[in-house]
Amino acid sequence: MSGYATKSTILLVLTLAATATTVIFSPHSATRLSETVPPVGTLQEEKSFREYTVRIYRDEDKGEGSFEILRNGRQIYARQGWVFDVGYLDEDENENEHLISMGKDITGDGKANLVVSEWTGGAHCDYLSYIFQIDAEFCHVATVNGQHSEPRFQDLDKDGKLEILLYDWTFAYWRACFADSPAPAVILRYCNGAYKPATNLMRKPAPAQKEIEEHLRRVRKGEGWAEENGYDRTAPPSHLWGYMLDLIYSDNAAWAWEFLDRTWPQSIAGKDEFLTDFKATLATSEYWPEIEAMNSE
Ligand SMILES: [Ca+2]
Repeated sequence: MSGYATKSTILLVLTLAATATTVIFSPHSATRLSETVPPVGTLQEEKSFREYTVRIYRDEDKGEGSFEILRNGRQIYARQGWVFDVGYLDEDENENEHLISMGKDITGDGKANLVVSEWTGGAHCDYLSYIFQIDAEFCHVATVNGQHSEPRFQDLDKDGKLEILLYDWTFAYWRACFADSPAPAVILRYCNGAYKPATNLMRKPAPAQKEIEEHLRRVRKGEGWAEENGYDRTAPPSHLWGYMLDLIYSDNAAWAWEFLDRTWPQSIAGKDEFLTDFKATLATSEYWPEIEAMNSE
């Protein structure tokens, strides 16, 4: 009897949960919102393309914001957050803003797109780019997280399709303060429904001997190993792994390991531990599968 009661209770809870669920966002489909989500803040910006309109709202006092996309005057997507903008957040400073203006083809499939950017605020703020298709079918194509820097759209290989340029901040705060944290450049391209590293555009030739020597000198002179600075004098300067990351992210991982061997002074312990920690951190990057594959080919 008690078993039946328990089962009934679970069924009731499940039924209530199912009926109480409201579709607030429809990120991956053309499904209309089941109800209109009221905007947060006052209207800051409005742009239109064909039957689509995007509106940006902001409440400075609360530090909140939102945006909504309307089709033929009816809301089909809404999102709340911090600071939103159509196109780039700092459009006044970006001469390439026109490349991503509303209605431009961003992904390269010939259909109209819309880019809305968000700065999520707070100490560990993220820069996000929301990419939508605003054509015969509406859908949320992708959200690209630039983490501590805003993603940029550019047609690097002149094939008429925009790549996304951003930095991989996996090593932010790793053995260094944020200002000294290196972030290797990553180029993304849209392929088979997702943005993935365009490794053919990230590849560079092996570094010249002169370049290696310059970076070796810079690391040896860097704070941590060479100078009194109040920090741990046995800690390597961040330029060591900054240059290693640049090498790895340009298909020159073998040179990165050699650079470490040549640069790390024999009198200072901890190289093996450093390398183990470095590789473990590297593997946490969302781009690592493609970066690793590029270096294995
Ligand atoms: Ca391109």
